[in-house]
Order: sequence, then C-alpha cells, then structure tokens
Amino acid sequence: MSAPSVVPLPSSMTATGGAPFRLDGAVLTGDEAAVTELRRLLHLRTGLHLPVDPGSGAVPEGRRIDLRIGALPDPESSVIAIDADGVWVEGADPAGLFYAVQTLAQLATASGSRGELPALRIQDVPRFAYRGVMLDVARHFHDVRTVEAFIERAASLKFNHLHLHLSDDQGWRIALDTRPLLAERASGTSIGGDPGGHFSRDDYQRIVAAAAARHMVVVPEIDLPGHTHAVGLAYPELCEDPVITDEVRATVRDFGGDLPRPGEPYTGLAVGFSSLRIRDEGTYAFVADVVGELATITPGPYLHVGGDEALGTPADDFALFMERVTAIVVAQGKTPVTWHEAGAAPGLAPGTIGQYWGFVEPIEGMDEKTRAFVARGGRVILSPADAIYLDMKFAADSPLGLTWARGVTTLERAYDWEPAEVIPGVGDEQILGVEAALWTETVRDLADIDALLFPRIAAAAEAAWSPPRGSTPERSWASFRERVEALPSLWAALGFAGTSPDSILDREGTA
Ligand code: TNX
Repeated sequence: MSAPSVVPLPSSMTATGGAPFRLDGAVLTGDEAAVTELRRLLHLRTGLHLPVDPGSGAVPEGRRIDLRIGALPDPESSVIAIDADGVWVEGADPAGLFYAVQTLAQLATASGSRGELPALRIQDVPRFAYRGVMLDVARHFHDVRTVEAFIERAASLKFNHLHLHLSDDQGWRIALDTRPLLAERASGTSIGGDPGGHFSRDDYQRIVAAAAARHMVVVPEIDLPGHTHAVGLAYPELCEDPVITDEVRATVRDFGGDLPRPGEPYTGLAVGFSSLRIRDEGTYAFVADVVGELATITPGPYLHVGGDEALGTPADDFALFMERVTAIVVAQGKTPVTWHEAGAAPGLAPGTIGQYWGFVEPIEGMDEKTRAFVARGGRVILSPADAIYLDMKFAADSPLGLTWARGVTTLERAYDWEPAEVIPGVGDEQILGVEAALWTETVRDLADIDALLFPRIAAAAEAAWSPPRGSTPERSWASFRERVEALPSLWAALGFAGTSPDSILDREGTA
C-alpha cells in the first residue's frame, strides 16, 4: 500500500491498513483553538461542517476527533492515531497541535459529504527549530493583507519564522517614530515605478499578531550598510554617492531603468551600489534609533541587519560596520542575524546567526565565511539560492522570476539537496534552520507570489521539517514527487493559488 501523502514528511508514519475513519457524523473535541482550526480546514476541504462537543461528554462512541495538549518531550511535536473508531491527536504544545491539524487537513480526502481519514499512526518532530520564509516588501511593497496571506500559506507547511525584508535601495517600508522621514520620503515607489507603500507601526503589530496566531515569529530585516539608497532620500548626509560599476551598468542594460542618482528614488533592480557612511558617527546614531525601535516593537528574539552585497563599501569599513551594528543589536537584547558575507568581519558579535545564500555547492569562499559564524558561537540558516530562492523562474518562458542562481529552478532542484551536506563542517548541531526566500523584483501581487511559491515552497518545507534526505525511502525525490501531487487540490480548496490545481504541477513538468 502506498503511504498517505503528507508534506513535509513526518518523522515517522505507519499506515496500519485498517478501515479508515469516516468524517461524516464525527464530533470535534478538545483544545479550542485546534478544534476551530480543524473545523475550518475540514469544511474547506470536504464541505462538511463538523459539530463541536459542547462539553457534555455525550459524544457517541467511535465518533470522536480528540485534539489535546499532552506531555510530549519535544517542542512542536505531536502524535496522531487514526482508526475506524476515532482520531486521537496529542500535541506537545499549541504549535505541535496546530501542525498535527495541518497534517489532518492533508490526509482528509474529499469525497462529497463522505470525507475520511486513513488508518495510521504518526509521530512528528521537526528536524530544525527555525523554519523560515522570507518576503521582500522593499522591491515591491506588499500590504498587510498580502503578508497575512503569505503567513497562512507558510504556516500550513509548518514554517515558523517570517523574515520580512523591510528596506532596500528601492524603498523603506516601516514607519518609525524615531526617524519619521524614512516612511515620509523613502517609501513612495517600487521597482518599475510601481506604487510604493510602508507599514505603520500598527500595521506591523497586526502582522506580528497574525504570525503569532499561526505560530510564526517575525524576523524584521533592515538591510545595512549596502542596499541603502532609499535612506538617502530621507537622510542624504548618511549616504555615500552611488558606486556605478560595470555590473550596475550591465543590469540597467539587461533589465532597464535608470542608473541610481543621489536624492532620487531608485526604481531599477541593480544591487551593490549604495552604502551608508561608515566613518561618520551620525550613521551609528541612526542605526541605534532604528535598531532600538525595531527591538521594542518586535517580540521575537532576532533582528536581521543585512550585510549582503555591500559592494560599494570598502572591506575594512564593512568589517567595522558589521562589528558595530551587531553590537548594537546585542545591546538591545536581541540576537543579530546577517547574510553570510558578514562572516568576513572579525569583530562580529559572538552568537550572530549567519544566513547562507550561496549555492548548494559553495563557490568563492562563501562556505568559509559561513563557518566563521559557528567559530564565534553562532549558528547558520541555510537558504541555498539555486534550490530555495523561490524568486527564481520555474519555467524559462515565465515572465515572473529571475535566473541568476542557476535558474530555471525546477521542483526537483528545490527538493533534492540535503542541509547537512551544503557547508562542510556545518551539520545539524550548527544549523539553526532552513529558510526559503522570495525576493520581489518581478513580483507585484499575491497572484505573482502564489505562482512562484507553489509548489516549490513544499520542497523547502520538507528540507526544514523532515528527517535528512535518504534517511528513509520516503524522504526522497521519487516519493516527494508522488506525495506533492495531493497538495494542489488542498491549496485550491484553501484559496491559496490563483491557478487551477493541475496547472500548479504541470506548468514546469516535474523533471
Ligand atoms: C540577491 S541573496 C540578493 C537580493 C536580490 C536577490 C534576487 C541576497 C542576500 N541578496 O538583493 O533581491 O538576489 O534573487
């Protein structure tokens, strides 16, 4: 018998071969939040409105779907037992129970009013504590509702961190009381001259709350000291003039737009031309304001301070800046996260987390820089760009997406890599987690987001949650490719993808 389709693959799943549990006539009981979520999902999936046990205890024998918080050792873990007489679910904590409920939604087959759940036992423990998705709201601004939709999509695949890329050359996307000119003067446009925008502090709190309701922690990123052209629209005295390299000219030639000019909004997609003034104390007053305010409005432990592609910043200055900015984050009681380039800075604050965005097979010493975080007591988030940069094209003829990271990136390439094999010397103990990134140079709205997200986000979820590749026959591309077939109809039922279920998998082929 082929195993039921669950993605990401649970740490252990046994189909018992018994008769399934019939959903019609079933009654939901137990933890209120979990009951509400499962009722919602089963309705969307099967059309059934299951009744909730009013607490009388008079649920007919053999008809219970019982959802409880139990005494399990591992955070976010759960056990599920299904047979013809009932469904018993225990979560270690509310998150564990929430994830078990997402599994049940995948297992529920829709057959008119007679949905059912297959007889099985699942024990599920995530491999990595940090399972992230990143959304770039700087290249194109995406509003609160879009971010909420993004959260819902990611949480259904058991991601638990939302990294928001809140600033870049093209715009500053969060209003801060300490530096009001940023939102006022530096958020008006997006790439291609599309409309800009920014989050008010209330908007940001709504995002934090929506994420928390789905067991996700927000990781805000302010990208420094490069990717800061927009800062110069508000505080010109803090920024160097753009450094126009051959690469910048080539990008303008290939993708259009104008060269960056000081004091004018930048609407192209070149990178690496901007820098804060590193030897100016005003810069650190600015950084202290921004980091301090972000720390007060962010409940999660991490603040991401960028550090990527600072090609317009001399190496010594870059090292000095990253040392100071990570110290400022630590002084605010948060753990700094930076892109892997900052591993080159000898004075980086101990414990800083490094986010690797090189390829599955590292080139140009990127692995060396990433190991440097571990040497200073930090851990690593893996975002290999040729696998899980979801902004890479999924098909050569798609107008959406870029190709620089060995694109076109097929579903197979998104799936078929193993986290512990990317950086020599960085294994499970040194890996904090895995994060899929969606940069938005070509991405204007939720339909664009969905077109790039699905189905590759499911491959990233399996790298982040499931046991190592090859550890069981099911943790393989061959098995994933079959299991993932079951998901588009669920995604369509949940309203996730604008496209029809068939087209999600067919448009790229799965080869
Ligand atoms: C590289 S990877 C970037 C971003 C771009 C992205 C596009 C990294 C840390 N920086 O600035 O948006 O490629 O794929």
